[in-house]
Amino acid sequence: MLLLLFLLFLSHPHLTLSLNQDGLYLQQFKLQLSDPTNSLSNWNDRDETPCKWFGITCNSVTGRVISVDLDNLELAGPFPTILCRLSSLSYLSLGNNFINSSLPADISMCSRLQHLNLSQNVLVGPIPDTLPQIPTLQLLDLSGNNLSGDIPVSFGEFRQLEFLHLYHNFLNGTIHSSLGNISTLKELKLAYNPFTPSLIPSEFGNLTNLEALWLTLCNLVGSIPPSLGRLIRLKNFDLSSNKLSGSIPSSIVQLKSVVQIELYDNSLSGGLPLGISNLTNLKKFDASMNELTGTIPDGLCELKLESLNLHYNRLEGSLPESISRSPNLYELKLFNNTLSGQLPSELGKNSLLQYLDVSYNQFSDTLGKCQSLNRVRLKNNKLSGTVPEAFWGLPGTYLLELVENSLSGHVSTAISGAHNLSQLLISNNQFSGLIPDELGRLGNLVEFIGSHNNLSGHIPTSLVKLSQLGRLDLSDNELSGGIPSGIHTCKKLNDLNLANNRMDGKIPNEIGSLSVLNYLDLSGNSFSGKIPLELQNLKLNLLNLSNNQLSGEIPPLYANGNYRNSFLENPGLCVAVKKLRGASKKDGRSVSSEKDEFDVEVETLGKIRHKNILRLWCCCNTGDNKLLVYEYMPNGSLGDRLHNSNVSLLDWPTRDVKSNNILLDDEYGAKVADFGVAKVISRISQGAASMSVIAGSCGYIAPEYAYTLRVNEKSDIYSFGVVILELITGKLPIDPEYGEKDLVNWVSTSLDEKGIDHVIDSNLDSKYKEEICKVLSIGLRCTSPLPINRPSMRRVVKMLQEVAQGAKLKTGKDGMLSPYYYEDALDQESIV
Ligand SMILES: *[C@@H]1O[C@H](CO)[C@@H](O)[C@H](O)[C@H]1NC(C)=O
Ligand SMILES: *[C@@H]1O[C@H](CO)[C@@H](O)[C@H](O)[C@H]1NC(C)=O
Ligand SMILES: *[C@@H]1O[C@H](CO)[C@@H](O)[C@H](O)[C@H]1NC(C)=O
Ligand SMILES: *[C@@H]1O[C@H](CO)[C@@H](O)[C@H](O)[C@H]1NC(C)=O
Ligand SMILES: *[C@@H]1O[C@H](CO)[C@@H](O)[C@H](O)[C@H]1NC(C)=O
Ligand SMILES: *[C@@H]1O[C@H](CO)[C@@H](O)[C@H](O)[C@H]1NC(C)=O
Ligand SMILES: *[C@@H]1O[C@H](CO)[C@@H](O)[C@H](O)[C@H]1NC(C)=O
Ligand SMILES: *[C@@H]1O[C@H](CO)[C@@H](O)[C@H](O)[C@H]1NC(C)=O
Ligand SMILES: *[C@@H]1O[C@H](CO)[C@@H](O)[C@H](O)[C@H]1NC(C)=O
Ligand SMILES: *[C@@H]1O[C@H](CO)[C@@H](O)[C@H](O)[C@H]1NC(C)=O
Ligand SMILES: *[C@@H]1O[C@H](CO)[C@@H](O)[C@H](O)[C@H]1NC(C)=O
Ligand SMILES: CC(=O)N[C@H]1CO[C@H](CO)[C@@H](O)[C@@H]1O
Repeated sequence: MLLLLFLLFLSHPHLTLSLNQDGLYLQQFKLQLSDPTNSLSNWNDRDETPCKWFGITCNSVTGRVISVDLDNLELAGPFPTILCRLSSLSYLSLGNNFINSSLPADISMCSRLQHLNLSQNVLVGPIPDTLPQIPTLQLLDLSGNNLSGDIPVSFGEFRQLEFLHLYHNFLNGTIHSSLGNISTLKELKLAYNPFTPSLIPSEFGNLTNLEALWLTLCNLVGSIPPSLGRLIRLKNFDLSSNKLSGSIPSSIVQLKSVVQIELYDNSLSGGLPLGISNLTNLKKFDASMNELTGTIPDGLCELKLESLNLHYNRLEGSLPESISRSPNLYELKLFNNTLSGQLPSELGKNSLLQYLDVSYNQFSDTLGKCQSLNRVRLKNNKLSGTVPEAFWGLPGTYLLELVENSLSGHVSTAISGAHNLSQLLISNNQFSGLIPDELGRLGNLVEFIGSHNNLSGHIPTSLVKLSQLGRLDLSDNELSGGIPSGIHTCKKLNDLNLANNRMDGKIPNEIGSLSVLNYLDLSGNSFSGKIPLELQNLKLNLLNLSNNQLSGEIPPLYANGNYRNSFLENPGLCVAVKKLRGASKKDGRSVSSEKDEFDVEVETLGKIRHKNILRLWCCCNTGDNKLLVYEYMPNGSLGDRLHNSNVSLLDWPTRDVKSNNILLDDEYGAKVADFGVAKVISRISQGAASMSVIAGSCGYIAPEYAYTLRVNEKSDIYSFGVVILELITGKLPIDPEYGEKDLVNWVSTSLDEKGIDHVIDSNLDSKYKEEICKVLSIGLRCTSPLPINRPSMRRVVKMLQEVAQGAKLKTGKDGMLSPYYYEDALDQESIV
């Protein structure tokens, strides 16, 4: 008989050498799929069996294929039902491919399967309810697909299923209690599915073999069923990020195997269960972001926890000292509660505590002997007293945040031991004394925020060695001295805030080479000298040099409305007019052919344009409400008559123009006067002292000064009126031409005797005669001999603005003239 078979074999070699049936099915499977990486290239159809093919395992006795294991191969195509014809197939794993169909109902033909892993594909549609008809199935992993619909109720019929992974799909039905029937289950992972709001079925308490229950983001509502306490083999219990309410059932203390409990981001209320100390295997407990009340049970802190997160709750009372004895604790986050009392004194002594965050509580008293902390956040508590030496120098610490407490004493020189310190945040305390030189040794320091303390002395020069420093905020202290030289080496400095100290000296030019500097606040000090032009190299979001003693010109780049509050209260500062002068000519009446470069963002209060001469009343952007009057001749378009300004005299304090608000910076005046294009208005201020300044330009002084020797608002108006007359006539306030008279007398006399054309500067464009006349009228009212007849500055400005908007106003919608305008119009008639 054997011989016969042997002969048969020899005579029909093609039969015996051909691929067996399992192999033929697999070849069909290969044909249905796209295999872009040629992973199945050794699937040779001239082989007798597929047993040596990549990914295939056969039973050594029967020779039948029992396992197809083709994870991570970029295989694409529909689910290969053909594989179910492999009658011994018990293991099918096609994880992390591109299987892109829905799952067919006849998948149940894979009737011997124990292990079905189709995770990380692009399966769509519902999960077939026929799956439980595979009685041997132990593992079903469909996670990471695009499956939708319900988990079939039939799943309750699984008899041997141990692993059910359906997380990361689009399952949108409810979570059915039938799952509680699968008593063999060890892992139930349904996380990250948009289920319709479901309760946790109390039947889940029947899953007493369960080791992992993962229900994050499953749209769970209602309370946690106490039955879950029966899950005595459960190690990993995760109900985070749902909408669970009610209290944590005390039965959870029966989860005696549990290692990790995640309840964060729900709406759980009530207290933490007391008997929790029974959970001796517990390493991680996170019930943060709930509405828990009551105290932290001592028992919880006695466990060998690695991580305890209870932040964002309403817990109160103290933090049990026992927590610091926990040998493995690396993370303790309790921020945003109302915990109080003393912080355990030995935190980090018995473990490498990497994250300590107890910010936003009411811990009080002093800091203990904490050690080996990596990330320390104690912000916003009521800690007081001094910080222990050792605390400053914790060698492993990279974040030390003590912000918003009442800590006092010095920043210790021991800080040099904190080699890894990257963020030192100690603002809003009562630290005093010097900033230690040793800080300059912390080569990893990125951020030093020490604002709102009582730090004094100089900023140590050593700080410029901090090449990683990105943010230095020492505002609101008592620091003195200058900005350390060499600051340009802090190449990463992004934010420098030294506001409100007692610093002085010059602002070093080298600040302009801090190329990433974005925020520069030096306000509220006594810095003096000029603002370095180099600051123009920076791209600053915030620049504040207000309240210093700076003088000279504001760099042109910053002389615009965007920086209106950047230079307040620096009496010596003025808008730079370099460009302007460049465009002027010496005779003061001709106009440069150069393009007008004047930055019209200077707050313009009024301007008259005649021919190409633009005359402006400006509120200098030093922001301190000083009125500047410029006359200059840029070559711009007539369209932008009145710059839309937010700040105008109208916003000024009640006494419209404080006398010392009318000022043309001496420096500017002198320079521009050289070119003869600007008129220096006098500095008029209250008090005899400054009257001497005006003495040289008495043409501006109101006649009543002769007998009152006092200036008030009305005399300011007079002076301003003189300026207007100057601008209109092109004449100086006093000139031998007038004989005994001054400009004001000359104008009124000439108007009477020779008419308006004789008065108006012949260089002015007659096209704008109407406006010119109106402005002249305003000038005359301002210089009225009787103070009472002079308008208020508020009104003057209004009138000037209206002239500028003249035509538009006249055809205003309501067809009415504004009261001011109406008055003025009457006045003008008498002049024109
Ligand atoms: C599935 O993948 C195959 C191979 O890339 C492709 O030809 C087919 O169009 C895909 N089907 C769907 C429904 O996306
Ligand atoms: C399923 O396959 C994926 C991809 O290989 C793997 O990461 C995952 O662990 C498998 N699932 C189970 C439950 O073994
Ligand atoms: C699967 O879902 C992802 C979103 O998670 C989507 O980008 C993708 O287009 C979906 N694919 C299919 C085949 O539905
Ligand atoms: C579930 O999702 C599917 C596919 O997006 C959709 O057709 C069905 O209406 C959804 N069902 C529910 C209850 O939202
Ligand atoms: C639960 O299991 C029993 C057998 O133990 C079975 O008869 C019943 O149909 C199952 N229930 C559901 C809802 O699947
Ligand atoms: C399952 O749990 C439910 C409710 O918790 C209970 O009524 C039922 O008797 C349990 N069934 C089994 C088979 O344990
Ligand atoms: C804690 O465990 C002890 C001993 O195993 C047991 O007697 C006690 O009842 C348990 N407490 C709770 C609240 O489960
Ligand atoms: C400092 O940081 C480095 C790298 O982050 C780390 O390897 C080192 O252990 C830290 N030093 C201390 C004393 O913790
Ligand atoms: C700052 O120090 C002075 C004395 O040097 C003290 O009077 C003042 O209260 C301190 N301020 C703060 C906020 O600690
Ligand atoms: C600069 O600081 C002063 C106070 O010193 C403040 O009034 C002003 O608004 C600040 N300017 C800017 C731009 O923040
Ligand atoms: C002013 O500029 C315009 C166009 O830019 C030019 O045509 C005109 O000649 C210039 N006038 C003077 C006086 O430079
Ligand atoms: C004490 C405290 O800081 N509570 C804050 C906790 O967090 C909520 C939400 O952010 C805040 O509103 C509380 O002020």
